[in-house]
Amino acid sequence: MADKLQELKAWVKSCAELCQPDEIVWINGSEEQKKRLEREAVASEEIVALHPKKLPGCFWHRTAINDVARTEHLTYVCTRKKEEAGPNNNWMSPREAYEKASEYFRGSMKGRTMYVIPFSMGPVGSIFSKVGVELTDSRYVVLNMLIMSRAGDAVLNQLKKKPEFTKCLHSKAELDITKRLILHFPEDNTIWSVNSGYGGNVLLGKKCLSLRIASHQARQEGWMAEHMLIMGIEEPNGHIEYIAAAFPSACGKTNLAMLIPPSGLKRKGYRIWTVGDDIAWMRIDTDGSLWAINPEAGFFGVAPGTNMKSNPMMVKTIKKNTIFTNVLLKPDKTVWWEGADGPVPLKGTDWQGRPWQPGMTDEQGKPILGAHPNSRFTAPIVNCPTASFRLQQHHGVPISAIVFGGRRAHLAPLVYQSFNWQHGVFVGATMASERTAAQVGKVGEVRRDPMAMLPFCGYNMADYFSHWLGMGAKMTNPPKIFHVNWFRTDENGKFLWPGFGDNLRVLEWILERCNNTAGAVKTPIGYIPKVNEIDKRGLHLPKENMEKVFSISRKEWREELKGIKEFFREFGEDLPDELWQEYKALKKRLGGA
Ligand code: GTP
Ligand code: SPV
Ligand code: MN
Repeated sequence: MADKLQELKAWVKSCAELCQPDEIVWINGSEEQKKRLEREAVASEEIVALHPKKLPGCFWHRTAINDVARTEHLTYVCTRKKEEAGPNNNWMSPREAYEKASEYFRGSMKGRTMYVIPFSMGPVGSIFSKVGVELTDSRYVVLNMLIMSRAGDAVLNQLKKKPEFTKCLHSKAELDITKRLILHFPEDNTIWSVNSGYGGNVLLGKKCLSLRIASHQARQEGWMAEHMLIMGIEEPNGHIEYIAAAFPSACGKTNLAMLIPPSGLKRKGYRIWTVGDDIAWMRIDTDGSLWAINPEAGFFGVAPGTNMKSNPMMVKTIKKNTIFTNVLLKPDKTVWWEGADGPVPLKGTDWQGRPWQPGMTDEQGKPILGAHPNSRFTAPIVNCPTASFRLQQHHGVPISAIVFGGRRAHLAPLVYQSFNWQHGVFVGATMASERTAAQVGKVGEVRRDPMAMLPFCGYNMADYFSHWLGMGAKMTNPPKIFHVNWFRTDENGKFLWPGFGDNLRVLEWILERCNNTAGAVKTPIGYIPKVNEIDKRGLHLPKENMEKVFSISRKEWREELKGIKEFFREFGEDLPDELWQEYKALKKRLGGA
């Protein structure tokens, strides 16, 4: 055994020399070790144990006040050549990055333990899966990684067979935002993260490995790493069709992945199976189709707004063995957030650790929130009542349709289908979402977020688009590509489409298109359903809403072309010609001035 794990041990040793922990502990994945870590983390006040009966196995954690979301401006892709990272990434040379971060890591674990977490993204041993080892001085990170990935000795055994792994080094150091760096070295299969303790910055198996590093590997190895949910839709005869969908953050991936069929469609007997809510790894199999797995083993979902009405399956999922981060702690050792079920608690401890009561306001008179808007829960997928029975299968699930989507008050209709794969890649590459009032910047301003991957693509996005085009050419039976928009509004800013469970009506048409059982109307932007092809039983939606939600304004689309052109130009010569061809074809179809 010793020989096979030599590289791993040498690397752990060198990192320990740099960070100088008092002690090194290997995470073996046992229940006993996990319980010990929980006890230690409670004793050190990193976490608070929640009510043993109401929330068994659950804990509450707060991060530093300036450490509550991914910090994209401190996130770098460090390749030897700057062009490799592309205009979509911050870039630093590997030499500068290692030197700079080494200063922050030096001695950062003095007085602390360094945990060695061997983890697998994807079922251990699956052809899809990748192994990583994260070194961290945070027990909170260890406890989260035990939920989000498959971690422990089984992974070490796997490493003996194939000693390839992503070297992930994390230290919370002083949690100093002026020294915070999230560094990716795709050429070295290495990730360094320092001075943060928040989710996507420190659970290095998630966005850092499964998207930024994996997207780079996927291009080289001929597969795809995407910011997509995966769900199965079971028909009454037991046949299940799977779709993968890419929506930017806060555009409803988690909601769609565990959708509840609306009452009007219940009679059809559909069942929804949740495979994943954030990341999909996809490969072409011998049948010429695209197959996908969710590399994660847990959900790291947004808490505010989660309730029995918006997402009953998630409410059930987070009743046990869940870590709550930056939500409100109630005196009875349960938790609450804005938009939770039940009455607003009379008092509690807010996400900043201060005493909280409803109605409190800050100096500007704005309400003080009990939970941070980006507060999250970490919960095992197996807790979810709709968890797919194929989660552990090494083969993944076959993908019939890829669905792109954004938050667009105007422009994009409820659903449209691309003409073919190449046009579908154009649809994904030109995806955009509008800013809401809650975000900095001009309200309604369109932000381009191709394939919902802008913050997560670990290389030049122009090459990423080429890779997408190339994958399509290799498949004999590629998924059909669609675009949805649940967020279209009327003149008064009211949503035209009820969304949530009713989105199944749209998915039904999508699947019928995949099986060639539904017709469509050809428009300049793609195919849309014929008037009666969306099942409206039990929907009770005014006819004019239906018309508005499918209306396509040539004038608005011609305006949109300008934004697309500007965006494409950022990639210069690198942008694949096929995308300019699609741009010109769309322009021609739209006609006019
Ligand atoms: P990340 O975890 O950050 O990647 O985000 P996500 O894509 O999983 O988004 P999430 O499900 O957390 O975002 C949900 C937000 O979208 C909430 O504000 C929901 O109320 C809203 N939402 C979800 N589905 C619908 C829908 O069909 N219609 C409308 N109007 N809102 C929706
Ligand atoms: C996202 O921001 O898209 C997330 C949360 O899923 S994080 O893991 O922090 O990236
Ligand atoms: Mn996400």
